[in-house]
Amino acid sequence: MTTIALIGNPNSGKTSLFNAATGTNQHVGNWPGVTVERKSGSVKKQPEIEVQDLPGIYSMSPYSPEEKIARDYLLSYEADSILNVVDATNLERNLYLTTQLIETGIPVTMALNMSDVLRAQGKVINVDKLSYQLGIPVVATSAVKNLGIAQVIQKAAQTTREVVDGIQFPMYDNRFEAAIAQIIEVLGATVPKSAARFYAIKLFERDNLVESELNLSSFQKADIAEIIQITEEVFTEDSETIVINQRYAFIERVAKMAQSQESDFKLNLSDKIDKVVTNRILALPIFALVMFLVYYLSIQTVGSMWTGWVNDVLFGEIVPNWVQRGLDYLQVADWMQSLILDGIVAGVGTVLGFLPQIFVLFVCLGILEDIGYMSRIAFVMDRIFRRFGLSGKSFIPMLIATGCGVPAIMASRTIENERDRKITIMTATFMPCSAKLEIIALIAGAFFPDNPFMAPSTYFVGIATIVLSGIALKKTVFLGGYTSPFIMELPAYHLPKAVSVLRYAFGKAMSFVKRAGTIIFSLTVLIWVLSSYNFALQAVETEQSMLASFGRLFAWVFEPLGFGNWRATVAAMTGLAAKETVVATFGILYQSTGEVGLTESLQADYSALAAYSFLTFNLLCAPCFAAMGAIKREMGEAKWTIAAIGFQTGLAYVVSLVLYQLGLVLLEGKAVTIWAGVALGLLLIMVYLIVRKPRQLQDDIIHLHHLARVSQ
Ligand code: BGO
Repeated sequence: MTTIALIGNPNSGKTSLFNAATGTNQHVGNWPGVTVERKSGSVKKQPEIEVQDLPGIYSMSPYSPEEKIARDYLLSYEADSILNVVDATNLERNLYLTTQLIETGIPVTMALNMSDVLRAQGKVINVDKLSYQLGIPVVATSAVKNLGIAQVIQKAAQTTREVVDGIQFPMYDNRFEAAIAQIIEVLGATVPKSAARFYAIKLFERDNLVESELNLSSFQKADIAEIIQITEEVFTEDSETIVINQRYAFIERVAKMAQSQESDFKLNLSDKIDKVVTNRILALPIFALVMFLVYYLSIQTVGSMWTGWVNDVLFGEIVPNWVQRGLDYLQVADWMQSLILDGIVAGVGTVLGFLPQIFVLFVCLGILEDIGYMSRIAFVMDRIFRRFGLSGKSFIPMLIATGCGVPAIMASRTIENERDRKITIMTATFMPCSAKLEIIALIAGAFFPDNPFMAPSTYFVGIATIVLSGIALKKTVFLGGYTSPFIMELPAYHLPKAVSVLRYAFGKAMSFVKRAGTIIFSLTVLIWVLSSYNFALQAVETEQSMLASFGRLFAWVFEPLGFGNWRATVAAMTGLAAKETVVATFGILYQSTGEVGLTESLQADYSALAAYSFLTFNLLCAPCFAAMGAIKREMGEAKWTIAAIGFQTGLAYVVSLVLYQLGLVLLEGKAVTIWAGVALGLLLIMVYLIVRKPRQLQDDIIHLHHLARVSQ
């Protein structure tokens, strides 16, 4: 006996189809709720096929008791297959349920019902395209005219759980996919493997019914809550809205494709733009120009105008003066005044001073994403990555990393190939994230105010390091091998929507402010304490503080990189907690040096070349603790986590050393030293690792041995 569950929106024609298939005469009506309970019947002349008519539902999160009947029946996994009855005249709305039905893991067949009405309306839906896009069989039917009924029943009876091996699930945005993959891992054996995706998405939506049905441990609940929270921060939307938007974005693509006519395939404006923007020769120069403009606008012109005011006037005069007056009025103790003014206001204020630049950057990136340009970049980069044996899929996490490294590392989950995934995790954080942007803005403002190429260059240093180190890693025995292809669809260009761009930029700015008020705040207090007291806990000048002693202990390490100064050493080390702290540390440490501003103090202590070397080191070295935690979670093994962090820090050191030492000789005309020789040697080794032939890989060797044995 094969059991088929008839599922669809109310009024899509389920009962009519049930009657036509079984030869019975159940009541039909043109209002929702006619079928309020489950009815079953055998198919005419085929008693071995049983059909279950269920109440109409709009989604798998039921609101009414009869909707719950349908949902509970499906989740009891009694049905062998689902026959999804869809009102063809209302395709988009009906597909919302279809996406959820596919996710249950029970094979779905679609009856594209009311096709007679659709035809009368002069509309066409391409059944083959719809079927291809959804990955399920689709048959056009008219339940009242008895058209296609026998065929669709046969199809559903053949498309059962016993027969179908692997379901093609609707795929959503990579960032969302990353979260779902993580929840599936947290669920483990708690739910059946085939239904894992369904439960993961429902848990992500915070579906109360599913939460109460699954007996999750407190660890599982905490892990899932954390994944949801991070993803909500990434999307700056609540989890339910994320799921709804993802489903509709998928449905829009599917419906558009299925409803398209051959004439639609003539070159439209989007295609014409793509001919230029994704052109093999022009694509990269255009991308370079676009990113140059983005960084130039946000860091060196529009954004910096505001930052100048926020830094010099707001946090340089207005806030400190007000705070000082308030503290005097309250007769606050001197040490407390120092903590608040020299620690918190100087540290957090310096960080917040860069907010305008961050905001302008994310407005620019939001516009590029909204109009559809960023997907083209992923496509263009895929072409380049593949030429070097890397996966184009890796570029998506890298785009995400321009916001924050944590979701970027999480997004690597969508890469099936284990080795490519590892390479992506190890390299994604080379992209300048919003926290590193502050270091870029600080150095650019202080040392290169008139050089338009300085800030954009950091973006290209990030990409170049990813590509080149990716090539080198791919040639190693541990990480080489076959790369899976990356297929992506390019959405049509459209004008940016001010609301979505501003929502995106505000979301990023708010999470930045939140960090400034929490983690950066706490760190500034700590840095102030360490820079105001010595080991005997006596209040001392900064130069005699614990922090100064600690910095001097390690400063020699950075001497060959040009910033062997205890303040820069400490700043780079505190950056491990959060990259904004690099700037906050400078704010606090140079605040106490006297009357001159931060810019002048920095210029007095470092050359422009040393500053660029410092910037490069901080761009490429181990990311913040949160991102290191993400690396640990994604790598799963301590040895790979250590390898990743060691690789990043080692590479950062070598690149900064090469830049600084060769820069001294070539740009500043200094004499050749031993360090310059070491830098040249390291540069040659790096070039060799990039251009050498790949080593024969373990898998390939095993594969060849296997082939040899088979052929003997
Ligand atoms: C009435 N084609 C057309 N043209 N109509 C269809 C088709 C089809 O393929 N399939 C169903 N309908 P249900 P649910 C009605 O009853 O099976 C019509 O909720 C009416 N009734 O005839 O009940 C079907 O089980 C008075 O319409 O759906 C029915 O999923 C005026 O869609 C309606 C007009 O079908 C719902 C229609 C008193």
